[in-house]
Amino acid sequence: MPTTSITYSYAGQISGAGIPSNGDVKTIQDFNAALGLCNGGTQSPVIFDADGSLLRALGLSPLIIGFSGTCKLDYQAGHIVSALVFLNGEFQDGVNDPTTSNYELTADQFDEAITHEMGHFSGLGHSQINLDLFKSGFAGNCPVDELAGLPIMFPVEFCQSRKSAGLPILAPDDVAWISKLCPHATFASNYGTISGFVFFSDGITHVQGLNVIARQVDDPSTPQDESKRVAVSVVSGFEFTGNPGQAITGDNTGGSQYGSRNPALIGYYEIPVTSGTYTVQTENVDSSFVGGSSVGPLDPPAITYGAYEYWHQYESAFDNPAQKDALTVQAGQKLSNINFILNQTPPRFDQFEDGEVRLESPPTPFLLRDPRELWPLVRLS
Ligand SMILES: [Ca+2]
Ligand SMILES: [Ca+2]
Ligand SMILES: [Ca+2]
Ligand SMILES: [Ca+2]
Ligand SMILES: [Zn+2]
Repeated sequence: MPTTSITYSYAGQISGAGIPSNGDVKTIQDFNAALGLCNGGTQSPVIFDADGSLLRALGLSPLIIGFSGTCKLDYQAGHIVSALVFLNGEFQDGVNDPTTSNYELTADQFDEAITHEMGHFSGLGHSQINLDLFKSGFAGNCPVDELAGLPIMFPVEFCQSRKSAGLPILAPDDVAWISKLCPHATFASNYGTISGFVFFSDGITHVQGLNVIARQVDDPSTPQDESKRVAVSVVSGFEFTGNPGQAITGDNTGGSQYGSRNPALIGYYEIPVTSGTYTVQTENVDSSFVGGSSVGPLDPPAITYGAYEYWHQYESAFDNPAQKDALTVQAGQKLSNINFILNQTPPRFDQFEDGEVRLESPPTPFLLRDPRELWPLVRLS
């Protein structure tokens, strides 16, 4: 991808205390040693579990194609020092036997799984675009316009491979976000930004955890539907922590190690797009995307009343959710304050309160976020 500067290189086999001399990580002890090297920041292991036995020994479901995550972070520089990828080779052992939970993927689908895990390895989270494909039960026969816009970073693998449909392995959302995270000098001359805030009906209080999607307006002169193909998303409050912590229960004082504590970011969103004309819309993150499949900072996702609407120029708490205005973005341009006001959400205060003594419910205080994300396989035919 010309707009990103990220590259990968083979640094040799995994080696160090506790690792077999041939570098082959096969047992739980080997795995723990490799994880230790990763956490120490000295190596970024890529583990191919050829027969799936290590995955099972770790107590993980054989339906998991792979998992990955960052190990050591440099908080000062804001960089990833080391990360780990684990791939379940049982999906490529030539055996398809559901009675032993040994499934099979095509080589192209497995390539996509590797790419998805490399996305996490590189700092990307999950993206939710064209969710209706997933909800309507397509399995291996997804319509191509919607498949084109379905990110490789979608939490679940369920369509035919992108390659088999004549599509590049990365969707526009994947390209946009890896380029934003690790931009090449050409990023600024190829991408603009749509940004703003999502508010509850009071027009003041920020909403974190809503999925915001920018879709290119369909070009009637082409047979493809660009509104399904060219879409980039983000979750509101993506830079704000999903768990600010609290000192009451005694077990969550500092909260998550991830995310900003600046309240001005709670409802903020930012979407990198190539130059063109776009609509912007909000929706809930699907309630099934929890744990290793979570999307954005909140796990479980917030299910917000009145979450579904398009942006239009005169946003209010009483507008028609389907009314939309298109935005034209040039490369290098940033559109700001493309703000949503959700319709008729419950009031923030009751009549006995004012803004000085507000009570906010603690966000999932017992939840510990596992930095390693799992990518389960579902409904693959
Ligand atoms: Ca298999
Ligand atoms: Ca078209
Ligand atoms: Ca609206
Ligand atoms: Ca509205
Ligand atoms: Zn994932």
